[in-house]
Amino acid sequence: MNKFGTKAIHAGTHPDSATGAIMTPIYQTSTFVQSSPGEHKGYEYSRTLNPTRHALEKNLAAIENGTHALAFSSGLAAMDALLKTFKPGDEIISSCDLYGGSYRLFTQVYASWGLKFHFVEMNDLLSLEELINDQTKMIWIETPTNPMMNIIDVKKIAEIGRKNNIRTAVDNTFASPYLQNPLDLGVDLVIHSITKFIAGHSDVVMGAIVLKNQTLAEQLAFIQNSCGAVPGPQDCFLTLRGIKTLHVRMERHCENAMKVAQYLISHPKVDNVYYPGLSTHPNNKIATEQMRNYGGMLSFTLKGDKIHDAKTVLSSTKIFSLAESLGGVESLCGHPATMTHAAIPKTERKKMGIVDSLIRLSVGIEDIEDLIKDLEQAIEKI
Ligand code: P1T
Repeated sequence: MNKFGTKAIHAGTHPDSATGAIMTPIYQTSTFVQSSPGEHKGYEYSRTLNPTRHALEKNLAAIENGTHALAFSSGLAAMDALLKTFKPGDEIISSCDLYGGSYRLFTQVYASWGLKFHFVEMNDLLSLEELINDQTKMIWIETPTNPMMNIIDVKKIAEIGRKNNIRTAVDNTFASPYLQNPLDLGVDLVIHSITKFIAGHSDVVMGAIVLKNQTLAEQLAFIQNSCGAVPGPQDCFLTLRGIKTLHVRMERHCENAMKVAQYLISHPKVDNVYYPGLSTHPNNKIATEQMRNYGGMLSFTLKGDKIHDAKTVLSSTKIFSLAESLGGVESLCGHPATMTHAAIPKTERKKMGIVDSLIRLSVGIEDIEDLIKDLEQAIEKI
């Protein structure tokens, strides 16, 4: 099997048979002509399958070491499709530290359709096992978690799932397939917000599910076609293009994030720095075991924990742009308590560590000296 960079550039794609074009064409078409009813070249209607999306899905399966991948119109649409495979009464156990939009989908959409969600600190395996009962159908984790950067032991979660005959799913958005392949660690499903590192240029909103189980893949493909939250061919093209540099971009994201974390940890106005690459991070050992590097995301708090100070820093940066999302080539900063995680009730947020001065950084691939200078002048404003 080819190594990551080769797969990222070549898997699922081949020169266009009509013209020799090296890049997969954007098949901007809704439908495909049939020679007689039912006779076609594998494509009937673009909701069901489109050649540009097909190439992307094959590429995604390859880079995540799966056998099947399904692309959706957003990360949340991918999760939505997965949740539709359950029935009222089914229970799902989720890590308590997760993207606010995922929490909202669970608690404000699917809870009223009869699914029951439990939130637990996933590194506390005893508490996790205590919640398991006959109705438990899935364990859902993010690792690294958004925004606290906790690392969950994927192999242990996969073992618990297998032992109890429960599906296990990892939201691998923060790591990207370059840093971590949860299917290799034994889980059943990987979910991505493609919007982030995979597409990588802040110009696409998309999601995907990658797996190895043919029966479940067929069920998800049925939902993908029946419910219709599919990405368009232009976005699939942009994502295929983005993936070609995923390995190179991730190397620089990791290198820059480590330097920013090291800078922040020694800053007199900074309280905590959450980056799994720091030896002081409580999950540094498991991060080192299950990830190839530590990623481009980090969070930190300010001494005194004043929201006013966090707002001053966030509105003073000149290179880090204050915006939701992450994983693009440009650096972003955000305030989880009022932005990405505002959908989580304050008491729950505080329990997770999302305090008023918590700042999240998506460290881009600009020159590190400029990024550090930018943070320095912004923190000086407090
Ligand atoms: O935005 P969308 O493509 O629908 O993906 C949702 C999603 C799923 N999982 C994780 C871990 C995520 O971080 C996200 C989206 N997150 C942000 C927009 C954010 O700024 O955190």
